[in-house]
Amino acid sequence: MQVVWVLVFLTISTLVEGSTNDTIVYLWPLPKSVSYGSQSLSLSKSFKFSTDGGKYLDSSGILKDGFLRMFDDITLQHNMVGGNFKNGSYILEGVRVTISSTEEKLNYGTDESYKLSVPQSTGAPVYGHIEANTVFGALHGLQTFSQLCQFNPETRVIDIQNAPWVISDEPRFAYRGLLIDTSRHYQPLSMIKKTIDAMAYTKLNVLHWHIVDTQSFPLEIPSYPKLWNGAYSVSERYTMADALEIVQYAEKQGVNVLAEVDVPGHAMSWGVGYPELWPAHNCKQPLDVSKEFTFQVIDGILSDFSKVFKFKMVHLGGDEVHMGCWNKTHIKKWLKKKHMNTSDAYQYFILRAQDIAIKHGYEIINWEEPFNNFGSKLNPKTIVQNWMTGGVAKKAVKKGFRCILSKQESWYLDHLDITWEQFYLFEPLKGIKNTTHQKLIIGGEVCMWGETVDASDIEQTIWPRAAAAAERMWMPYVKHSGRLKFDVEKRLDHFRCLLNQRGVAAAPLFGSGRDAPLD
Ligand code: CP6
Repeated sequence: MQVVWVLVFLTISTLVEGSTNDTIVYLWPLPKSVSYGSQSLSLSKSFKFSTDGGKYLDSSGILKDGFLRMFDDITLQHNMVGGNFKNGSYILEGVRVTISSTEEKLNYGTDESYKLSVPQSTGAPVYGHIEANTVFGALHGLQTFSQLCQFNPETRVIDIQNAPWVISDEPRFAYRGLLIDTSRHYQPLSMIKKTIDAMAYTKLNVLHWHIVDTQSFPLEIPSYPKLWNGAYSVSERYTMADALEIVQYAEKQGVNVLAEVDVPGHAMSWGVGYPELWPAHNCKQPLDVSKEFTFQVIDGILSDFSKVFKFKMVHLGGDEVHMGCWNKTHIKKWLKKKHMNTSDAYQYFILRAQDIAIKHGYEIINWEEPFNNFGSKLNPKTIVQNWMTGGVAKKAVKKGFRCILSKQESWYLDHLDITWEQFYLFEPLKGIKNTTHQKLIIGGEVCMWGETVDASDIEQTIWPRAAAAAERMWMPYVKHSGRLKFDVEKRLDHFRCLLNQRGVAAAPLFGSGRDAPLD
């Protein structure tokens, strides 16, 4: 049996040049390196995932639950799986998972690498193998394995084509995010969980939960129990127990939850429960910078967060702060006394919020405006999240800040006119040549702002475009020229169908006014 070695970049580059003869590797996102052969294997009727010695190394059951989910994802709607071994048949009896470290806490920088092999059959039953340093790397390996499996309608068993497979994989960027916004529209817990499932399929690893904003305050804050009076309705709320459930559900799939408390702008709903947070009735935001109470509330929120949101970073917003109306309120006098103008007060607010978050053990992410306005004053560990058109990333990494890319013209999912190809082609390291600076780009994030989506259409607005960006953040960089040809388009279309089969309402690549088909 001849083994064809195909390094990922070769596969991609030959196919992008327009050669259609090569086998398309139907994996999404494409692993760092892949080799395959030309033999078909069938999954055994007694197919099993197992660990070394049959013992689950992780006490929290992450791997065990992963096995169960993956078995469902592989069998899809078919209620049978595999074949019986007869002499001369090629049967995969199972996949054995080896994890070298018992570390099972997920956080930023957790090792996500894995190796997956599916052997060539010798005529006797054989086993696949996943090796990983952590259970979270093993989960990625299981996801990749599930994508190799396909129902064979003739034999009515699940097959793996092109064995033997040898895959060695790790992410390009440590931070691969998706933002959801539960303030502009409430999203039911079931929809958040479904989003997490699909993130695991695409190997995204940070759910950025933009929980509250001007329009509503849906989360319970035990320290200040009237804050969620700002929710849209009695039912459109999350208890802290709900938030914990989301965090635990996500962790089991290798997804971190980044909570955002966006201050001092985007916070009008806070004052529904505590009107003293509004500077005046004709000036309901930004939050009242002059009152100690404002910072006590932020302290209470971050204190409550720290019990539930274990990701080492918290997002403090800081974007789109329009301080103008502060001068029409009692704050004007306070500013005078403090010898500050409104810009000074904006800086004062952001830095105080940062100090509170640091006190609670968090590292901080801010939207880019604080860096743009007073970068040299920020805590040096601040991570700057881009969203505007200018080249903030280049400037921020030059000053030693870490950076996350979310450029609105490329990675804003609420912009329905941005095509999957534009999502795919956006390159986080564009224009950043120095390797020290490149290392400070920790990744990127696609943003599903909630003004125009609710539970009825959020899935098809996120997917498959977020998946296109997910591959950009996962696989090694490959230069694509011109319009994307067969390989990427066919693979993404195939993956989109897989999402549909697994119950995720991913939209067609073309149509719905989103794009025109390639000719
Ligand atoms: N909400 C918050 C938003 C946006 C931002 N912050 C936003 C701004 C411009 C566009 C889309 C979304 N809706 N809190 C900016 C980071 Cl085009």
